[in-house]
Amino acid sequence: AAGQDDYRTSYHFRPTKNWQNDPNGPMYYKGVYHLFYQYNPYVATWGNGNLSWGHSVSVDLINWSALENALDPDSPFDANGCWSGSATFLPDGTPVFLYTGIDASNNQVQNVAFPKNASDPLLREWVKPTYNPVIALPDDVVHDQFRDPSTAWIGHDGLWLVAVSAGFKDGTGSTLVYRSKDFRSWERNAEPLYKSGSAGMVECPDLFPVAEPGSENGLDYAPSNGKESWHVLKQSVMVTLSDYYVLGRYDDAEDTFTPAEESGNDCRNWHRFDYGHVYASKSFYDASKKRRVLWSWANESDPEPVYIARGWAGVQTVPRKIWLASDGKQLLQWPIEEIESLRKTRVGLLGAEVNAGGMNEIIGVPGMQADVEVVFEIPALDGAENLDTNQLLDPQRLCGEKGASVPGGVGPFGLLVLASSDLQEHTSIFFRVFRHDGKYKVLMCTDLRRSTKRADVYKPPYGGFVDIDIEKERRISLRTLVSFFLSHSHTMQQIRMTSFVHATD
Ligand code: DQQ
Repeated sequence: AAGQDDYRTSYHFRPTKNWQNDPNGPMYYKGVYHLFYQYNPYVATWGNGNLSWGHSVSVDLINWSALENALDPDSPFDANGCWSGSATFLPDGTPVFLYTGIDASNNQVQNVAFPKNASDPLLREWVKPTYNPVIALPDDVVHDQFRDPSTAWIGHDGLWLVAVSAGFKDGTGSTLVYRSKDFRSWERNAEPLYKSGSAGMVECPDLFPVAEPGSENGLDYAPSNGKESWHVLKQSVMVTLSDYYVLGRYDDAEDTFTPAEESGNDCRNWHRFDYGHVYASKSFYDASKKRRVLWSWANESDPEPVYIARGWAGVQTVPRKIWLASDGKQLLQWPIEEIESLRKTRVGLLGAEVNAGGMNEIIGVPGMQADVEVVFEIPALDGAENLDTNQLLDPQRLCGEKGASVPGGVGPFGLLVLASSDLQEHTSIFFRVFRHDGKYKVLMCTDLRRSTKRADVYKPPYGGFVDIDIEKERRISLRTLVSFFLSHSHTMQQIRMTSFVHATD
């Protein structure tokens, strides 16, 4: 556990006041990590949409210093807001932004911005050339559905490529690809990278390469030179406010991405990084540690009047390292190792046995945050409940129906976090083992329904099945980062929590 003052959110990045949403243009440059983010400098709501790019820097991805905004909506091509975008390094190492501007006519267009002084590791000032926008709104795209340029990459022909989200006037959503020689004039490819089918408009595309299965190294973009490599495509889906990713083959000669798994033309059937209130993730290649790091925005669970009164809204999740699992089928993730530097006082409980209905309290956790590691050993699997196919398809519903206090065959077992002494309020993270089709299935749930007695808070149960061979392993190792903090006025409490299961890889 680590101490903290009363208005920082410790594990979770946030500016001291006002509204933030999507992470934008994260990068590592000349020894400094940069995080830019959608920021309303005036109030704690997304509000009038006149968004800026907030900017903070860090040398360890843990301790952050705020700088002046990097982009403000002060030009004809972004007069109504500087929306999401990404950073790309030019061959000479200079970073450049591609971002969406809401122009003076309220059309969405893509702009570029360059550092005023690229020798400043803090990249304090950004210049927007007057030749913006570099990509105008296409005729067949809805005026407010053209946004979120990805990091650009160089294709086999030496030209720049970038992916941009677009909603067509015929109602379909897609991810378009543009190519450019000079990062200034861009031409649209006839074929999109991706069509979102029944998922509708998708946002914030992220396309990145991954190293061979099991290697924790990250990769930066590089021309394939004919070599096949695995890529990940991530989409943020507006209708569910959730992110989904899929592994696939990206062919940089054809600019096609072919998912490795059939998903019925609906990216909502892809994999998830997260369950819960998390959206608009963006990854970057961290050259200093040769890893790929993922940022995501965790939206508010309080209603708007509450966060307006509190004066700030939204946090970023902890930065996570992501890589391809050794079976090559999904990504694995873990909080970046730097998070462990926040561990101070160690308290623990060894060898405790928990029987049905039993509980062990971990006492002596000082401070306002805890990095909890727990290993559950499961002595027997007999008696695991049977699972039918419908239940298998809707784990979120199952987490709601079979909450932590509903007895089961194997489980529920897990953690109760931030429980009041009478247990009236608590948040549970728990597991249940089921049997389906001759195999064991492990369900992991986070249940927020009793996290507060207040009714006006978004507090659903959620979860999914975890890929563990429980028959072989007989143990589940869980890590949960919990932070708990008071608002400025000391009247409101906030809880942020994120859990990870160790892969038995
Ligand atoms: N947020 C930005 C958009 C993006 C959306 C605006 C996703 O660019 O599509 O704040 O949360």
